[in-house]
Amino acid sequence: MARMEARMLDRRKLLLGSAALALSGCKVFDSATDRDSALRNLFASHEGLTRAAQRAVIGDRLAPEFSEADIRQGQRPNGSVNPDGAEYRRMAGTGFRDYRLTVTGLVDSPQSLSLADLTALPSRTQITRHDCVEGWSCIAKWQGVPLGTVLKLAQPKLTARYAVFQCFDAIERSLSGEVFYYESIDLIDAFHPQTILAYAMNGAPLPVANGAPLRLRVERQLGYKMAKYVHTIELVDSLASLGFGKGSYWADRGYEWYAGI
Ligand SMILES: Nc1nc2c(c(=O)[nH]1)N[C@H]1C(S)=C(S)[C@@H](COP(=O)(O)O)O[C@H]1N2
Ligand SMILES: [Mo]
Repeated sequence: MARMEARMLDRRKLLLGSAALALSGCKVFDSATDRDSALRNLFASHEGLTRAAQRAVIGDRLAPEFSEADIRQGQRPNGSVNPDGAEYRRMAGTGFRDYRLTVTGLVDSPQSLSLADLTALPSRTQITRHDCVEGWSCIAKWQGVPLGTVLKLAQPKLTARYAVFQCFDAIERSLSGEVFYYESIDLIDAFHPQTILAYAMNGAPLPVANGAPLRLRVERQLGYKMAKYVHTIELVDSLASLGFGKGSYWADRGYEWYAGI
């Protein structure tokens, strides 16, 4: 595990290095900091710098989408592939008939949605490339409901800034207890048209190995942002009280919270 983490961090450094190179000589920083003190605060931290720089370059652009012919292999399962918690096992045994997605936190209208509720909403299908920080990629077709559609049902309060995804899988166990996978994105990414809660992959119901019954797709970020086995979405105004305070299982362990590609 330690070796894998070291490799992931090296890869991350490489990616960040090339992003920094691509940005050097670009005037984005000066004009933005002169103009807007909120942005200047964002720039104060390295994390903010990375995120703001990537946002400035990426803007609202869509991630590339591909054709059916580009799907050359199955989506390689990674991380947790078969959660062993009692509640998850029971639901998986009955085709996730009892599954509910909870939407809670800083919302006016908390939601509890079954798979039937979710699949009844307008869906989006996209063929995109998944880039894992470990250095491999897969192209797959994802179908799901735009996260923005679900959040609009819940009516976020004006104070909401992040969507947090809580997952069924305990990715770590120790004497002090279980650590469950979690992730978060800001509301800009949450309402991006390609950000979907996927329930189907390559034309079939999402397999357990890839996050059944529901997993996040955030197409302009690295694979670890794409939380699998999501049971709860919580809207919050700060990430400080979750885990070690960095906003995700992997961010708590040294990776970038904003993993833009
Ligand atoms: N709940 C949960 N989500 C997760 C993970 C995990 O271990 N648990 N691994 C992440 C990582 S590192 C990657 S690359 C992708 C893998 O998705 P896949 O198994 O569909 O390829 O899921 C991400 N989401
Ligand atoms: Mo990954």
